[in-house]
Amino acid sequence: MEQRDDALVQSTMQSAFDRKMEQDMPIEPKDEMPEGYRKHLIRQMSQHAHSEVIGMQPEGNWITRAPSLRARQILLAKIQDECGHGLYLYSAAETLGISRAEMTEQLHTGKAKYSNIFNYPALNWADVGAIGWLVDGAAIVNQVSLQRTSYGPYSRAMVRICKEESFHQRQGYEIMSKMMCGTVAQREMAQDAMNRWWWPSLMMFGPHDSESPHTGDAFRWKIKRQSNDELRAKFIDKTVQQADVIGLTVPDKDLRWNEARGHYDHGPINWQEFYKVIGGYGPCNVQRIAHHKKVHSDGAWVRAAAEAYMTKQKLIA
Ligand code: FAQ
Repeated sequence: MEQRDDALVQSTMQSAFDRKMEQDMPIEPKDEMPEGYRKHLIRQMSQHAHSEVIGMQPEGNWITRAPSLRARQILLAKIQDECGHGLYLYSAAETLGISRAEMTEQLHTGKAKYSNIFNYPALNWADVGAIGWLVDGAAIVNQVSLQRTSYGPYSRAMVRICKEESFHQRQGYEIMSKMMCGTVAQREMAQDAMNRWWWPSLMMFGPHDSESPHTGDAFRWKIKRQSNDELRAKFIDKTVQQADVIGLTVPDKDLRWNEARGHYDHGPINWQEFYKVIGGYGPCNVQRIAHHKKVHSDGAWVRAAAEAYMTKQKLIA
């Protein structure tokens, strides 16, 4: 009898979820949802949050070395935005029943990934431009699509994040354009940064659709609205034109406009490098996690103080 009741509850829950999916209505934290959907979102959203936070490191290194007060103020504001994005995303993921402490633990033990791109070093000021232009540019293409993702808190976080990302992308493009109007040495620096960041930026969209194990469920549950390859193509199409306007060359000898597809064809992506980097063996993986662990441990007193304050407030109330 009990088993039959459980089955009935399960099927009622599933049909309420399916109905919302069919009607394109957002799934909210208090709605019943299949366990697989919840886990899929926790994986993706926590990895997204970790990417925002770890992503502060390559640029953070340049705050004190920005070439002017204006450039420093803008960079500082941008990096603070990334931190804010991490916080919205951690909070949104917490509505799925995982704590911030658990997510941090998963990052520290390597169970949770973060974007491949933040395992490359920012070697000079042109890299700061390339990060804003290419990395934020790629992030925004993906995130605009995620504004229509099926989980309400995630899609709402994306709306706000996208507004800020478009400022970040312009900040990077401005740096690159200025350098391309500068001396020969500055133009070479900008081109060199483009050469190093182009391919890892294409990898940010994930493996080709045929090699992407999560895409099937992601489409079924309307978590993804466009595939990895579709978004990558969108990014390439718009970025090639932007590069052209400021005189940068895309480092891909196979890049050609394909009239029939209405997109650029591009050369092969080095997936061996991608899997090596996301597997923990990129140029900066060890440094990134070691830094995060140190800062997390240094900040323990802040978390303890906040908790003590909350307890005191509860006692007063
Ligand atoms: N890096 O089956 P799929 C930013 C993993 S925010 C590392 O295709 P899915 C802002 C994937 O997790 C950038 N790992 O997976 C900023 C899976 O492994 P798992 C972050 C990757 O989820 C700018 C395996 O490969 N944005 O930059 C990557 O359907 C400047 C198989 O892949 C987001 O996270 C990768 N690039 O599609 C901040 C957006 N790609 O989990 C500071 C949200 C794939 O089974 C400064 N996420 N993998 O161990 C997404 O849209 C999706 O998760 C994808 C991957 C598209 C990234």
